[in-house]
Amino acid sequence: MVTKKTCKKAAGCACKKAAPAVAEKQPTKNAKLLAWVNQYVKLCQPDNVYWCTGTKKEWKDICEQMVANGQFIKLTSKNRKDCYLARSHESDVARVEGRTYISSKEKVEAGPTNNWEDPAQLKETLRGLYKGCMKGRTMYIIPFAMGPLGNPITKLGVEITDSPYVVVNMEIMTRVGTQVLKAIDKGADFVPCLHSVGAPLKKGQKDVAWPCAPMEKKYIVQFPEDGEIWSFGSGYGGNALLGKKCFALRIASTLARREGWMAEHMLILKLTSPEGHVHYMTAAFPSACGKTNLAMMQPRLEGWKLETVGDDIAWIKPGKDGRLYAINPENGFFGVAPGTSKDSNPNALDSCNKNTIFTNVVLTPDGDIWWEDMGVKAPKEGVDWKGNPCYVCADDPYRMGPKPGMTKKEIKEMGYVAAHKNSRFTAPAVNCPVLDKDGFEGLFDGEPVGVPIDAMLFGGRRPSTIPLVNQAKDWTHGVFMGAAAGSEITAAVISDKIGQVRRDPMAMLPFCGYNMGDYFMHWLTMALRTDATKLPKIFFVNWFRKDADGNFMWPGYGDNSRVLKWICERIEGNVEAVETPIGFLPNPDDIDLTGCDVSKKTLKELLTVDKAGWEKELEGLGADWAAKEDFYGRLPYALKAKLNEIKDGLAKMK
Ligand code: TSX
Ligand code: MN
Repeated sequence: MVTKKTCKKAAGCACKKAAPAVAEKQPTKNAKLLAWVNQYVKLCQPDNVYWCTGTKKEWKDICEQMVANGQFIKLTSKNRKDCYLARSHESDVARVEGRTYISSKEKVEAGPTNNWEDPAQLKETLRGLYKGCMKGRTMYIIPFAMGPLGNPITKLGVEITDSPYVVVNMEIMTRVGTQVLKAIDKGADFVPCLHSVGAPLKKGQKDVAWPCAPMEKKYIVQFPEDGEIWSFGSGYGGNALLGKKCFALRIASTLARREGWMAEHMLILKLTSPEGHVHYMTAAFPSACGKTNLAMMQPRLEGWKLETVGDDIAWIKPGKDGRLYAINPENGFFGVAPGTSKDSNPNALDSCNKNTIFTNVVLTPDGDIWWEDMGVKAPKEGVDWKGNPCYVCADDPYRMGPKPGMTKKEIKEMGYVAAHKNSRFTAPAVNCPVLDKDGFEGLFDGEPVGVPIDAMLFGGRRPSTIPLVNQAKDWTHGVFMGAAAGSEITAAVISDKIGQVRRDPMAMLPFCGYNMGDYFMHWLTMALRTDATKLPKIFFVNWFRKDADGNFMWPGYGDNSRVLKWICERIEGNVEAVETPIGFLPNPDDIDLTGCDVSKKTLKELLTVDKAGWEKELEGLGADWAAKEDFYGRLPYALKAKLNEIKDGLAKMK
């Protein structure tokens, strides 16, 4: 395989000497990998091809090269050793769900909740876009592992990209390196992930700080039947770091269904009681519920210890003993910056003290970063996410505005934020002070099996109706709870949506690689693939209940440990619960309120069945299923039956 390569003599040298064969430099002999790479070298026509090795030096070299190119700013503050700041293009700031596709042969396989196009057609469109798309750029080949190497749940991938930003982020978020290539050489399978920012450079054309393509050319495509990912036009987050949402959730969920395991949008945590009892739990919440905060939470109960295995994704497999075991396939945290503070999540903040990439946050004059609700006073002056100057607010030292001396009210009214609301930190997991190092390495009792899961939590932002905690009566009921998860809409373009529930089943709505009706069925069948007596207990939690005055009734954060304690006691069979039509609720006396100023009356209210509210809830859920045509007829009957069973139970209540 021969590719055009610029002559080594000098940049821009016009000599037409035959370039060296890339094959000589290709550090693998795997035929599938070579054929795949060479096919796209030919199509995308990069100036250079670079195989990533995943070393620390490589990471730093690429970061420094990006500084030299004006694509990164090196932070100089002493608490930001080897940290960098990137600013994205204003049009490329988040995942683009409208441009994300599940391209299976049949539309019914993608279901009503995914964009779908015929794979042959979509591939033709995309090949057109990829043609020559890497001209003037380097093609990077990133061999990566999702999960600890050597763990049986781990899977491998290779991402082709023309974005050095993607390379250095992938090197934090996944395990990149020669070891992976060795495994592929020995015959291990891999998921091919093709990515381009879609912005070729003409000869001599100067690059921009954040190259990307316009919205109508952006495509994030999963081909579940081929197990391939094709992404074009965006350099941001889940659109471009293909190991995360595209592979570890969308493609992995289809592999998991085929192979009898689960790929879930869940944090994994380890809880140790004062007596030394250990329990691992997973939890799935829709966005903006503080999943990363719970994953790293500091318990506010004496003697309880919480450690983090993962904050976003869990791959879960039945073990030899019939229990479910989980690994975190990721290697870092790609966290939303605004709101992350000493109060909300000190462990996340501490994770960002070295080797971290910040995107779209504020640059301060002392070479540090800042964002809204960081719990840190704003600098007098800074540079906002768009690269414009920003200034501390006149009447609130914790806000910044686009002009000197602006009031909080003025800034709010113009909708200005200095750090983008989806600005991010990319931090290595090993930086987290409360990382469960064994669990993170996929070890339990020294064995590479993942951690055994005792409880699975679902939740949402529900200001009314939903109790603080509610235990499912059985697995099917738990699956029903997950399927019903969602958050109340607080802001919407169409105001009649406000107050309605936006359903996000298992927090997987944007991340399931196939029809969600089939996904629910897969969940139900997990009961048959495991020892039913050892299945995790399922709970629905709600930290976000509000009283009549609109105040939060539960303090949340570290006080959530009181709920987790009750969950542990239920797992251990040490505490009775109240059986109700909606599930098992705690006796208010069984929630430990030591050192907490929640009144018994409030707690009682948080743990009562709101009959009218629940009747409305079930009606809303049924209407949502109907609007989705019962997932094109794939909604398992067991879930409809469960809805009716709860409805009947409520009807019989006094
Ligand atoms: O992350 C949150 N958690 C989980 C923490 C482990 N948040 C933030 C959500 C946005 C990402 C919460 N917000 C939680 C919570 O448990 N609870 C709330 C609501 C709340 C907000 C403020 C207060 C109490 C509850 N109290 C005061 O501000 C004093
Ligand atoms: Mn997520």
